[in-house]
Amino acid sequence: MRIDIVTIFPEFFSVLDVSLLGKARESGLIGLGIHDLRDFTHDRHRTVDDTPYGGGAGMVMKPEPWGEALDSILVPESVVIFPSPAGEPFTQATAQELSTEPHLIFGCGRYEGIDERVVDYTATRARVRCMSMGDYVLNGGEVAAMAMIEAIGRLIPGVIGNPQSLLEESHSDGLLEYPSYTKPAEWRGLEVPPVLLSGNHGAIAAWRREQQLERTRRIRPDLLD
Ligand code: 6GU
Repeated sequence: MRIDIVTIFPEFFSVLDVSLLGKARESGLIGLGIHDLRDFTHDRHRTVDDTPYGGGAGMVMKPEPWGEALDSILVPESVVIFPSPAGEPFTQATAQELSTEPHLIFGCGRYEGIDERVVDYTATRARVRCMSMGDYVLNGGEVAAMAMIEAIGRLIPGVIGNPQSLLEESHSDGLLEYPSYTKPAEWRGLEVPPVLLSGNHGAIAAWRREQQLERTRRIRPDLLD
């Protein structure tokens, strides 16, 4: 998979060199391009924003630099993702879907957003998804893009050593994950649930399922609706 990112903070994404996704890049499973939006401006001050038509607080990102940046990166096979608190919810299912795409572009907006015509125009050239990380507001799309890239990247075959772990984690089956324990069997007076030491694989599987359901009912009842 190829991932391109357009941002006014390219240095934000230097952390993608480390950890799991850094290895995936080295091994060629993921190709990454980070593009400074200001490189697509033509004025002395490298201006990327302007005041909103109709008035109101804050600044809006100008369409011209975005148009030029996306023209230079986009192909008809691309999926262009605009992180936005006004987008559709990004879920594990979204990550699963996007993990099979050959080319993702993340357009990271700042300020009060990007001129809406950038989204409309881009949608005539490729598939576009405006995606939100949750019901809270971040200063820009960069941190959200990073989270989405990690969620998507780890689902690409070969990026994670043990694919079984992908099947057993929270949200992969619509439930929260069961609690995990390792040695010692007693720690600070707290014991590991005895069933896990029983060697009875049927009983362990049943206990884990019960824990998943109990946790989900207690913490995220909305997932059971
Ligand atoms: Cl994707 N972007 C911004 N700026 N804020 C958010 C978000 C995205 N998701 C939740 N809040």
